[in-house]
Amino acid sequence: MRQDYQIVETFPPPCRGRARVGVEALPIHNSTPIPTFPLHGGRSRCGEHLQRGAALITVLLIVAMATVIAAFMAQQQGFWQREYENGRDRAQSRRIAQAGVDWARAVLADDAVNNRHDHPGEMWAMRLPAIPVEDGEVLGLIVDQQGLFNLNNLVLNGKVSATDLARLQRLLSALGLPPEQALALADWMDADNVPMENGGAEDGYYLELPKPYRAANRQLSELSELLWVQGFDAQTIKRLSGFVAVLPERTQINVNFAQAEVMAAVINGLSLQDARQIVTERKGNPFKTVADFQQKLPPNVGQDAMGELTVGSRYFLVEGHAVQGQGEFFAQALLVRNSIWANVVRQSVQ
Ligand SMILES: [Ca+2]
Ligand SMILES: [Ca+2]
Repeated sequence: MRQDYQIVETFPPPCRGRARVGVEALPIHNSTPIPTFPLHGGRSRCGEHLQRGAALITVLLIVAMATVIAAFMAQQQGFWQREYENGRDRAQSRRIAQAGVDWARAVLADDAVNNRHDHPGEMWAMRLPAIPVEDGEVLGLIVDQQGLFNLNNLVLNGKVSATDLARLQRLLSALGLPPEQALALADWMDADNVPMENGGAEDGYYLELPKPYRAANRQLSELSELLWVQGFDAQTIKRLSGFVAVLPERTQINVNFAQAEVMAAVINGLSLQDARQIVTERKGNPFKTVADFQQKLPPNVGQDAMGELTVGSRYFLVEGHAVQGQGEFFAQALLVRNSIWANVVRQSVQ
């Protein structure tokens, strides 16, 4: 007798556990199924779904990772690009700053050829506006250093100069600072380790500090070194700025640049009021010789200081400020002009 069969899929929706999945051949007129047999050589359809799902997740993971890597690389590339540009700008600004120093040397050489006295009305002393350059600007100025009281005059060959100590005390008083701080500075610079009375400080003081150190017992190398000296702080240095300098040798005072406080401090017996009068009168009428200046002094004043005065300067500070793209630099150079061309004593670029 002929028996007809129909093919019926028999996987349970959805796939659960390890249920048998496949097809069954059911007799059309007989509800008794014959044994099932798997499709596709034994792989279940549920397994297929799981494999497809895992493959999809893998693909998504790869795409996500590729996206992250691409974003990271793009970020890094941007970073490297910026680093390159910043480095290029820094190098360019540094070159501009160096060019400023070279420019200052040329200007000072030209001045030395033309005259032997220096004063605020000269070309080199004028403050020029910032000069625009491609993607930035550059500003440079030359500042005389010999109108300032040279703190290193305080000690010569390891010994304190009593005359200059008194001068510095007068200057400190004129600026509203305690004059005994001059003693601490003299001790800091002189060769011995014996503190001066009424304000001096040597190792005995500095070694008792929470972070102990010793007195330098040598000349100053830069103004900021004052921060190590007893009684000096940032406020003191700020007050002294524009009145003192740190130069590597004993120097004279240029009376064409000295402010009244410095002039009165250096010339014993000259009152601050008289010094201010001299400063007012010298505007537009600089001294060509020290003898010209001497005539402006009250009678019997300043005779002992004449050898310490000058109308010409040898030390100059060149300050340069360069901006180029993302780069910004401040350059500072101390120049000494012994003949025509000035030499760099010290230089810094920030
Ligand atoms: Ca000059
Ligand atoms: Ca000392």
